[in-house]
Order: sequence, then structure tokens, then C-alpha cells
Amino acid sequence: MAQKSHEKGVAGPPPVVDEPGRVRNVVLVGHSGAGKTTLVEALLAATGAIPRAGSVTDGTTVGDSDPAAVRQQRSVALSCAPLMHQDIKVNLLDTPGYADFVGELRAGLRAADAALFVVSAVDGMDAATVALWEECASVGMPRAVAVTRLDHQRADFDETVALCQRVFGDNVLPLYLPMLDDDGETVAGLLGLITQRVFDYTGGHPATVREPDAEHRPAIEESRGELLEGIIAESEDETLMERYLDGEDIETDVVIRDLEKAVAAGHFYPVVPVCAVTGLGLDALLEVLTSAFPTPGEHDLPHVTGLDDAPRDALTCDPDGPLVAEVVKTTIDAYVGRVSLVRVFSGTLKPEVAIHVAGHGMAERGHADHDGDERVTHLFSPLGATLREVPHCVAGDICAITKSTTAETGDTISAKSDPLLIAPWDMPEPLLPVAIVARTRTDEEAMAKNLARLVAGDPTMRLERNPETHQLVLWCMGEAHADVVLDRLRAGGVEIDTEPVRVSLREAFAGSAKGHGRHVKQSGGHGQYAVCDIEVEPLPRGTGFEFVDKVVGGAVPHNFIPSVEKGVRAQMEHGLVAGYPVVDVRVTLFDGKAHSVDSSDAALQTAAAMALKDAAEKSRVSLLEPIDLVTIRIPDQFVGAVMSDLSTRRGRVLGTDTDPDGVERSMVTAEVPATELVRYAVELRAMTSGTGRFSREFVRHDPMPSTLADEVRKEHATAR
Ligand SMILES: Nc1nc2c(ncn2[C@@H]2O[C@H](COP(=O)(O)OP(=O)(O)OP(=O)(O)O)[C@@H](O)[C@H]2O)c(=O)[nH]1
Ligand SMILES: [Mg+2]
Repeated sequence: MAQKSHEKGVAGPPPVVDEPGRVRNVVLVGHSGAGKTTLVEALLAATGAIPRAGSVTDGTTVGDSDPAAVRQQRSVALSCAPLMHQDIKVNLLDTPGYADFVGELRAGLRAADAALFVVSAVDGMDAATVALWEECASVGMPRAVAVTRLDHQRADFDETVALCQRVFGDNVLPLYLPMLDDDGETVAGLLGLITQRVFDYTGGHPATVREPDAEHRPAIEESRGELLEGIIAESEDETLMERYLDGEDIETDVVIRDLEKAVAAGHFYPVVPVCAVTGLGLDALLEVLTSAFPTPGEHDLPHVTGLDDAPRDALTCDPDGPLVAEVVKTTIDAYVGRVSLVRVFSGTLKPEVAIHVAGHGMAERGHADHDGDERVTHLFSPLGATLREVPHCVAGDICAITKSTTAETGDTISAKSDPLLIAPWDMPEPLLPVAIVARTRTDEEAMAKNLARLVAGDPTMRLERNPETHQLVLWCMGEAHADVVLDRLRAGGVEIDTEPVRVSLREAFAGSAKGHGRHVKQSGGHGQYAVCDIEVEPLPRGTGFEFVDKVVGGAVPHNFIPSVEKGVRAQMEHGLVAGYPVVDVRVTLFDGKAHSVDSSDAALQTAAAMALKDAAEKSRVSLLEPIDLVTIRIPDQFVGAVMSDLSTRRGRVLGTDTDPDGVERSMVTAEVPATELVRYAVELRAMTSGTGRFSREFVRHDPMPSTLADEVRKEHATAR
């Protein structure tokens, strides 16, 4: 919930900068529970952006302001908080580590120029973090590692660094080592490997700096050698390595300069030990974020086109260039209205200037293409949910705008006079369906309003109104995401229930049969006389419906034949045994009775429907279920488990291959009945420790096994 700045513990006015060189955009990523939100809190407090650090358990952090985050005790949304350190504004983008919220992580990555991998010294790492590292590597994103929770008694810094080196690869090297207290357990300070100084935190943050004791020297020597070699190997000055190997002492300034260059270029990944609780390592980390991480100007910018998709000049991070900004995230606040987090790529965003808001390319997500001109009256600096007004936002910086009438996540903002477009980033596909119903008519109206807000803000949720099952289905990323989505839908006391998701089946005749329908009402008078005799024959799968008129001698007058077809079609829509549409059938009208005065269109329709029902009773109607082609991508070790699980889902494996998109990953393709896939998003994740992904697409309808079909029929009969 957005707040005015005086309502929360905010220290002073918001930081404002005038040039991209003074901005760093850093996204914090890593395992859920690694300590990202807690670290952001500690960094904000250490730099005076907030008077004191809040806590995740109390629900008092800047980042986790959403009630769902407080309830789930983890971040559920992207949050942005700026701090100033030595004249540099660092926008910290805190992301949720839990897999359901990967859409928020994607948005954070888009807005950032460098990534801080937060790794807990207690819990290690998950496969998703490793995959993310590889992804950052493929686009050359500069990275650093913060090893957190050093105050924990099971914390093991060396082991954690070794793990990072194993899974992340070369050039992951610590700049500092933890220094233990006299008890040999508590981390009391850091040993600086480049400066060869001790940073003593026994008196709290900031540290006192002193010369190392004799006992620290061997550890420093050993790790320093490795670090210097790593940095010098990346240096553009090729003579440096020779000098170093000849035993020359390389000046600290030179080492630091080369370190900063290698980090900014995405070739070297410093590791910094930190503890959010004691403040240990925070200054060291701030140094890396401000001095080594790149400015927005060093980052490749998204490709830009005109609204007609015609290519335009490549963007540069120039405050005087054409305005191009992107809506990284939109939330709709009950009090403030629409709040959009905006990353400016080029130009300068100013209040009271006409802007163009364009959203294209997300139509299949339920976001219709939209273009509109608006005037933003105020710009804000976001500190989590707290908004503080700022006079402008230069290229490279991040701000928030409010009350835009159209801005949705992924939209491009440009000047009204020169509208431009950048394609939105890839958004993950939601695969867990949740069917909802509002309790009352009033709830329904209020829910519609909340739904519109949700759709505008969260591109990882897809809304489906299924015309066949008549269900309102929210496609979510997982259960925790569904929890957040339902929470937002229930905002303002709207009462909403969930119900089992129905899969749209089909009905089909299993054999031929004749059917007789007689609609005769003596007392009804005019127009109540009609008799139909039909024959139904099953047609091959996918053929659809055929109607044949074989009436001879005008038993059913010509003008009533269309009424018969209409009646048959209407009954087919309603279904015969379980309420699902009837498909693949030929209906032949071969006899009947009608009278030009006593018959009517309606009477013929009714008789035709009765005839179809009669045929259904004489033949057998089978149920068809949708079959999906499922592509599952998993690490090799899970192939066996996934295949045997597929067989319990009545799946037919079509093939197993190496996954072209991943190392040591397999790709299994199978045909699986859709009824068995309703909770697959949750179950595949559980089966593969969160590493499995899948996609699905409908291929055809196949007959349902008779035992299952009987259950569906029974359910339908009792529901009536
Ligand atoms: N003792 C101690 N506890 C910590 C430290 N860092 C985090 N914690 C605790 O660990 C838990 C998880 O920390 P969070 O900051 O919420 O972790 P996160 O990485 O933001 O997790 P997600 O939001 O789920 O991705 C919280 O209860 C924190 O209080 C630390 O340095 N020391
Ligand atoms: Mg968090």
C-alpha cells in the first residue's frame, strides 16, 4: 500500500541526481530466505536512507510492505529503494526468491544494470539461482556475490565461496575474509585482501580500521595471491602480469582500478561477506556497488522502434536524448490509484509534460494493445511503497509515476511528439489454473474492478473466461502467487470462493441410432404440433457436424427443415449426458410430421431436440477429453521420476531428448489428458526441487476411459 513519506520511517528528502554517471541500478537476486530484503534494509539504514532497519519477521521492512508478503514471510513483489553513498545514487531492486514470483524477478532484471547474488552462508544455493547466473553470463550482466547470515552458528564462509566457485565458475573470488573473535566462532570483522587491513566491527558499524595481527597474515597472504592473480589476468595492461610474477608489488590503486574495470565489464565477480544484523561488510559492499558496478551508460539499451514497428536509431543513455522509459511494474493502490515503477532509458522524464504510453505485443495475455497520450503531473522517488516527490528523473534512473490512466507493466513511455516503442521483456507463462466465483452479485461487481487492476499490474497472471465450462479462471504461477492474487481480488472485503477447475470435455455418439421426437400439445392450440424422426451416425474425430435432409413427400414441410437443424444444434450445445458439447456426428432427418397451421419453428426445434435425446438413449454417448502435448524441461537426474509420474497421469511419452536450452538438462515430450494437468505446475516443481519447467498445448480430443467418464456422468446427474 502506497504511503505518504511522513507515515513511515523515512530520513529526509529523496536523493535526486542530474546525470546517469551518478546512478547505479542493482538487482538483488537469490534463494528465498537468503536475506535479500534484510540486506536492503541494513544498507538503507547504514546510509541513512531510513532511521533504523526494520525486520522481515515483524513485517516492518521497506521491501515487503504487501500484506501477503507479511503473511507469507517472504517477498512477493519487486521493490525499489534508493540510497546515496559518496554522491552515487544506488537504486536497490529487491526481488522475491520464491519461484512463483519469477515475473517480479524478470522485471527487476530488466530495470537493473548489475546483479548482486545474495547467497546464505547457512543454506547454500538452489538450482534456479545457478540458472540465473548462467543467464546473466549469457548477456554479460555484471555480477557480485554477497555471502549473508555470517552471524549464524552454522555459517561457513569458505564452504559457501567454494560452492559459488563450483557452480558459478571462474573469477568468483572474495575481496574480504571473515575475521573470527577470540571465541573462534563469532565473526567480529573482515580481513581486507587488497588493502591488507582489518575492519573491526566489535564496536558495531562502521568498522574501525587497523593493521592485521600476525595471526591473520597467512590467511591474507594465501587468498590475496589468488585474488590479485585473478584481477591482473583480466587487466588490459599485459605487462602487469609479468611484473606480478616477477615478484613486484603492484600498487593498490592499480589493482583497485583493474578490479573495478573487470567487474563493470562483467568479467570478474567479487565476493563480499556481510551480516545484515551486525552491519558487518556493509561499507565493503557499498564500495563494490558504487565503484565497481557499471553506470547505466555502460549497459546495452533495449531496441527501439516507432509505433509502426519501423526501426529507429539505437538509444543512448543521454538525458537530452528522446524520451524512452519503460513501466517495469504497475500496482494499483486502493488510496493512491495506479502506481507505476518506471526505468528511464533515454531522455529526462519531467512532470507536467505530455507523454505517450504504448503497450503492444501482450494481447494473448489479455492485455489489449493500447496507445494514449497522458500528462504526468507528479514524479516520485519510490522507497518501497513510500513515495517522495522529485523534480525529474534522468536517463538511467528509476522513478514512480501515479494516476496514469493506462500504464500497464511492460508499457513504453515516450514523448507525445515522438512516440516510440520497446518490446516488453519475456514474461513467464502461468500454468496453474484457479477457478473463482464471487459470492453475491455485489461481490461480482466489486471483483470485476479488482480484476481489471490486477490484470494491468501483473502480466504473470492470465484471466480466462471459459465459454464452455462458464468458469472464471485465473492462471497463476503457483500456489503462493495464487494466494497473492486472491488477496488482491478480495481487497475491500469482496467475498470470493475458489472451486474445482473444470476441463471442457466433449460428447460423441459411439454408434448409430434412430431417435424419435414428438412435441404435441392438444390444449396448446396453434403451433404446438411437431414430430421428428432422425438417424444419428458418428463421424471421424474432428469432422464436426453434418445435417442431412432426407424427408420425402413433404412429411416435414420445407420451411421447417432449418428449424429441425436449429433444434438439433441447440441440444448438441447443451450436451446429452454430461452437459458438454456434442461433436462429430451426422444427423439425418428422414421422417416427421408437421402442419403448416398447427406447427411452428419452436415446436419443430423442441421435437428435434427430443429426437436427439432419444437417439442418445438408444446408442452410447462417450465422453472425449482434451489431450495436450506437454514439453517438460528438467535436469537429467529427474527424467526417471518425471516419466513414471507421467504414466500415473495416463500420459504417453513421445520422446526424451537433450534440452537444447540447458546444460545437463533433458526435454521430455508427452501427450497427457488435460484433466491430469490441472495441478502439474505445483507437482512438477515439487518433484524436481523447483527446477522443472513445462509448456502445454492442446492437440485433440480423445475418448475418456469409461470409469472416469462414468464418474463425470454421475456428477452431472447429481448436480442437476
Ligand atoms: N541472523 C540473521 N538473520 C537473517 C540475516 N539475513 C536474513 N535473516 C533472516 O532470514 C529470514 C529471511 O530473510 P529475508 O531477508 O526475508 O530473505 P529474502 O532473500 O528476502 O527472501 P525472499 O524474499 O523470500 O526471496 C528473515 O527471517 C531474516 O530475519 C542475517 O544476516 N542474520
Ligand atoms: Mg525478500
